[in-house]
Amino acid sequence: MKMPRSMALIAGVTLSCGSTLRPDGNPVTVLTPPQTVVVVEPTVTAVQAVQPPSTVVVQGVRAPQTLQVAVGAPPNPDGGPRIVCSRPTSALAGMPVQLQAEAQGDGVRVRWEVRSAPGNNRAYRFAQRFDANDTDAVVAAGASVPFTSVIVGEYEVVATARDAEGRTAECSTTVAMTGHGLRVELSWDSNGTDVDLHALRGTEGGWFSSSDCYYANRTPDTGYPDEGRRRWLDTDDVDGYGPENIRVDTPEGNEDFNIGVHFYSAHSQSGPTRATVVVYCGERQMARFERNLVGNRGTEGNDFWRVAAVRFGGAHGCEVRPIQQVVQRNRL
Ligand SMILES: [Ca+2]
Ligand SMILES: [Ca+2]
Repeated sequence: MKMPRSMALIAGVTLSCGSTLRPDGNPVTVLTPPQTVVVVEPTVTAVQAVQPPSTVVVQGVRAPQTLQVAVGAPPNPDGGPRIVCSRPTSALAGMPVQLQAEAQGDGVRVRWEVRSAPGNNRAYRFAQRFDANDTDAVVAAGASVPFTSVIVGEYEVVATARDAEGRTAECSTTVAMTGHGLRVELSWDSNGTDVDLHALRGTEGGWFSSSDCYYANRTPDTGYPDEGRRRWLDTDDVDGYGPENIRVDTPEGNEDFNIGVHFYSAHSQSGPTRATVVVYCGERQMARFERNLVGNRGTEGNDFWRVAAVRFGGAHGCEVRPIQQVVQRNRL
């Protein structure tokens, strides 16, 4: 806990470690930052700030004082560990944020997990980069943990403190992953199935060629010295639901990106699968397409969906031109 430097100036207010700013004997209210609360003496209502930093203004006989209060974890009623999470953060999708939980207790360790993710996706990692394997993390109290996802949206992350006796306490915070450049996300509604996202630069090479960006050729643009202009398939999902995404971080405005979806294999699942493609240009979701696809005719006979063409530039940041044609792959 960081004690405010001006604390000594505030008559009748005692800051105790832990989460409580407690004027002697007065009740405690809960404040979730970022907020400012005004405390008027002598009928002081104290403030329990659950996350730092909070601003507490104390008005008394002297001029108003402003304190930056750094607080620890709230008390645990069963005497177990105490924990408080860092405040909500955001980052560009694919870039890391640093999470931290202050925890107190005997031999406390902290486990970080995701409680909710956009579309129930699993395309997140407690790591600096998405290509690591860590979908949770266990660290010492107070240690910072990187987190990232390649899928745009808000993630609720939970930190659970467990002490040497197995007693637990938890806190949660949110991480918003924001769009940037061109991002195309694919998801679908069946388990055990393999659908693939594709992106062509113009019509160069054609689908499934060495110029196509897809699971067998995730980074076709290695010849571009500027990595921001390259297409990247961040994740290929082979066992149902997705997601997959293809991105271009700093696309130029003079070329089309053609988006395609192939139902690679239904893996003996029957019935159609509904695929959804979402296109982000910068932070904005520009288009959303849905289509039922057939995937049990064998890879060559399965559906290929020519979804849309995207071109950057213009008043709206980009233009998405729907194509919306479904053919069997061997008739492309
Ligand atoms: Ca796939
Ligand atoms: Ca999956």
